[in-house]
Amino acid sequence: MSTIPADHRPTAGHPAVVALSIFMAGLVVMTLIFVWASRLGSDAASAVPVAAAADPNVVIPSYHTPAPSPAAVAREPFPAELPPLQASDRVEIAIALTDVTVEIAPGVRYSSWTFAGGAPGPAIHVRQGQTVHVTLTNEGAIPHSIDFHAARVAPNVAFKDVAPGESFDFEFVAGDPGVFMYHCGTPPVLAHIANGMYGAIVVEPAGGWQPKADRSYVMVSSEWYLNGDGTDQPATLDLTKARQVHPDYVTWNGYAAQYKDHPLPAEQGENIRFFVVAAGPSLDTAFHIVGTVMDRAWPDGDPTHVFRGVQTMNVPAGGGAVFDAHFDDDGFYPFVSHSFASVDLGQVGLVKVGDPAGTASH
Ligand SMILES: [Cu+2]
Repeated sequence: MSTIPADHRPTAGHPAVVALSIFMAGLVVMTLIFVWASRLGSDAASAVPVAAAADPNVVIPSYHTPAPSPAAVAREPFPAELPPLQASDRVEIAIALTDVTVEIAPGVRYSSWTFAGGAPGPAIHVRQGQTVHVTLTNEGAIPHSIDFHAARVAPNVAFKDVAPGESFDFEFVAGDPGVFMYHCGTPPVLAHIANGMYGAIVVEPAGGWQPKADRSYVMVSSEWYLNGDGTDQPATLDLTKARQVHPDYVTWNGYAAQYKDHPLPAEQGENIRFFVVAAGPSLDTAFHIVGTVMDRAWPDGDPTHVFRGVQTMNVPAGGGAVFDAHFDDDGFYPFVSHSFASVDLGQVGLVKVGDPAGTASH
């Protein structure tokens, strides 16, 4: 242990002690500010490894603005727009069940079971009172089925397993307005949903939701549990992680942060409607839009149950809700599950209002 000669030992009032104290205090404050700022800007899509998140030398991009890679820009996002209604009294829905490798994050592939080749399956839009006639054709390797939360039917009849190579059809009347999940109900259901077999059906109330929306977007949240990292070869389901609810990715419409790379357009003052389904298989979605307060929310989309002035509303796994919001300023507005572990794992998108480049003076 070294000693400092008594005559060189700084004392409390000594200028060297004061300078050293100020320097050390400044260092601590700067470190705290950096850690705080890094957490605020914590990015999604698992792009930031856990080790990097704690490394003060790594600058983590903000989730408030797009920062797409060329690969992310080149990829077409899952269509978010609500598809149009059909005029007929009876709507034909034909779905092929296929085993497909899908991409779930940049460079990450997953060996999926799908409705019509995608995870999620196609968004379905019908009007209250229409008859929905569903035809499943199983082109996959194992039995599958389809369970519509919008239907009032005997599940042992309508939601039965369809063997590989077989077709099956059934129909139901869309009597309940709202936004509902559909999914494969073949056991183990956890595995069939986790492998990609889910989607959303919107049943437009006979009188619509009031007021009318200027734009409507459908967002299905889901989590992915990977056996393997999906880079050299497609990942498969890690059922242990799924049972422990320990996801590798949490996504809007099946792909991490795709609407951060491809923001959803809007204009100031427009009524923007979100149809949100939490497919899980196990996580709820605490729906929240950064930078606004939602004007209206209808749990399950039932038009008789409207909430106003909503900051965050939980959409339970297997549930849905309809949200209206408008934006007063041009800019990028993130929509997330405010359960922020999900944001870190990819559940973030952006609404691009007007021309954000023109808002630099705001
Ligand atoms: Cu299935």
